[in-house]
Amino acid sequence: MSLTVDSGQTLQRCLALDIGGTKIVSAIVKNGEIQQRKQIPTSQNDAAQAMHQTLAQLLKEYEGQFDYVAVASTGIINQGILTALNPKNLGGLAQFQLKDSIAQHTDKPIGLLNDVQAAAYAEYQLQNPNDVQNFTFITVSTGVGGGLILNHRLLTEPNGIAGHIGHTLADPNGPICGCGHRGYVEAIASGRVIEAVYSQWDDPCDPKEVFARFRQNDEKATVLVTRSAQGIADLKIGLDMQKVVVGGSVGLAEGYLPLVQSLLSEFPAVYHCELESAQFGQDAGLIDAAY
Ligand code: ADP
Ligand code: BMX
Repeated sequence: MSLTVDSGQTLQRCLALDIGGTKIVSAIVKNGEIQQRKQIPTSQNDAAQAMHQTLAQLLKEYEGQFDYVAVASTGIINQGILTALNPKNLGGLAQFQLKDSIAQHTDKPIGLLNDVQAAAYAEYQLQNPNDVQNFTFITVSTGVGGGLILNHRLLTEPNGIAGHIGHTLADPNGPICGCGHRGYVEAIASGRVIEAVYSQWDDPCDPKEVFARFRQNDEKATVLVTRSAQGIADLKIGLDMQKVVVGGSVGLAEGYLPLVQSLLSEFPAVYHCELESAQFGQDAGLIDAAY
């Protein structure tokens, strides 16, 4: 995990930033090891200004300790610009000059990629390419996203859009998604939706507790988690995927993957494929960015 530049020099120390809808995680990644990890909440107010300030602050805090910057961010990343499909996930941030904002504070090389595409790339490095040619990474986190490897290659061209499976139809009569369209997977299956639903309960709890109640067969929690997992199960056909890896805080919550697995097993065999949890776990975003 290093970067070789035109001069032939190999750069070792990566400042990795993982920008999600709920949290921004940063660290120095060197030889695959995470050092000086920090985590802050993603601002939901005055989002563009807050993002500029956060980036400036992080670059100052890590100054002198990195050779390049790698960012894995939620949103469509194209030509250095972050475009949110679902601005509600980023406190209203819709168009943001991500690369320029970072470049104001460092002259080191900067690489940017969508968070889930980065995760797909990193997790694919752990697969045997002779066995797995087509591969998908799905995150169920603040939103729902995907990264696609087809014929061993990560799909990012031409516009950085490939894999945005949270914005495909799951239920034509479902709720309106933050992107403005009705019934998309993200409006049914995401962490934000779980948060919104449980907050209406007579006995509200946090998402961790929703999963604890689900594991204890609490009916309301089971309906909520099952609905979320169903949205994911529905996505599997279409690209002849051999393996799907699931990550994100919701996707990694205990009990989630077995539920998706059991829902998928009720589909005809052609829908089945190998399903696993992300091996890089909660720090995936940082490792992914560095990759
Ligand atoms: P990000 O989207 O910023 O990358 P996460 O992957 O942590 O962040 O996803 C955040 C979402 O996951 C939030 O909606 C939060 O409510 C939910 N969440 C966080 N921790 C848990 C948990 N232990 N179990 C289930 N859901 C969780
Ligand atoms: C959304 C979209 C994707 C992102 C996915 C997971 C935005 C801001 N993001 O579908 O680009 O990959 O969420 O993002 O439109 P996360 O914040 O949940 O990790």
